[in-house]
Amino acid sequence: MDEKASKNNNIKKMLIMGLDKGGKTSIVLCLKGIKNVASFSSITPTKGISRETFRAYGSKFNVWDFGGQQQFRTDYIDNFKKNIIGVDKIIFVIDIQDNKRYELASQYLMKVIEKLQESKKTYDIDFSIFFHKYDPDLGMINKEFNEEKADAFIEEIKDNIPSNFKYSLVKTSIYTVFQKANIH
Ligand SMILES: Nc1nc2c(ncn2[C@@H]2O[C@H](COP(=O)(O)OP(=O)(O)O)[C@@H](O)[C@H]2O)c(=O)[nH]1
Ligand SMILES: [Mg+2]
Repeated sequence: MDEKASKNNNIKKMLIMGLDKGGKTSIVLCLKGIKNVASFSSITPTKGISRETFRAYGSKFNVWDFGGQQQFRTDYIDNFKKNIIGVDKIIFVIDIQDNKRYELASQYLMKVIEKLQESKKTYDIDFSIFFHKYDPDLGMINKEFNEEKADAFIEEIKDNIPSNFKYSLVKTSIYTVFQKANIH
């Protein structure tokens, strides 16, 4: 769909980005209002870009779910200008439980922000970072999870993002279907 047609129908374009297995497809299901957690276990990894349209945040959205595997990530970055044509909202998903890949997730995020700034489109786009899988009682359930390390990581990301870049940070989990906690 071209940019003009989507605007005429009042359909907004949203991109969901982040590493593979971070929870992007699950977040799309949550945004669609699917609350049956069991349906989340049958999700298979998204290959390439999957697109669908649904209602969320009081608007109709055309969502592009970017599969997060390495080969596709490189591809999106290379074609970034094309992919962000007409985009209203970007959700960048970071798996807070995947501490082994904090660095990789952060590098990908910074690359996306850098590309957005190069394209000078940043002021038109509502950019959110979801620190996802922030499940209730996470510290008790996942012994590998280190809250201090997670907090330090979030602080580091805030420090690394250029001060003129507008964004919001939220902690999310499919288990609290989007009673989102704002971080700042
Ligand atoms: N604990 C936990 N697991 C989640 C959450 N969201 C997604 N998952 C699981 O993480 C895995 C990857 O999710 P998926 O949506 O396929 O990630 P994608 O590759 O980024 O699209 C699946 O097993 C999901 O059930 C969450 O909030 N908490
Ligand atoms: Mg997926």
